[in-house]
Amino acid sequence: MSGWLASTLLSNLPCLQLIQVGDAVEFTWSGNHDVWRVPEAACPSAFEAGAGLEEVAPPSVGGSTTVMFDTPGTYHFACSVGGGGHCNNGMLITFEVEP
Ligand SMILES: [Cu+2]
Repeated sequence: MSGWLASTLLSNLPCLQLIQVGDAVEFTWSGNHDVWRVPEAACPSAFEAGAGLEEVAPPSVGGSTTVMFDTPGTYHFACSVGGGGHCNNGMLITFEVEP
């Protein structure tokens, strides 16, 4: 997935992606972004580790991170930059990982 970018994500990608167990997803971005795993398909009120929130990649100006999916299920990711503003602008994506 290239284009982990505020305001362009929703227009460039469906916000739900179907993938298979064993798939790897690469988040790649320019500008200042990060990647968090979040517990549901909604922007959390605060990005703090715990209770289903986990920082996958810290904020950086340009970067990439790869997430492997070894277990079927539903996984949600968001960007926390801007006090959650990026998430609210569409940097929120769900992966359905099929067996
Ligand atoms: Cu962002």
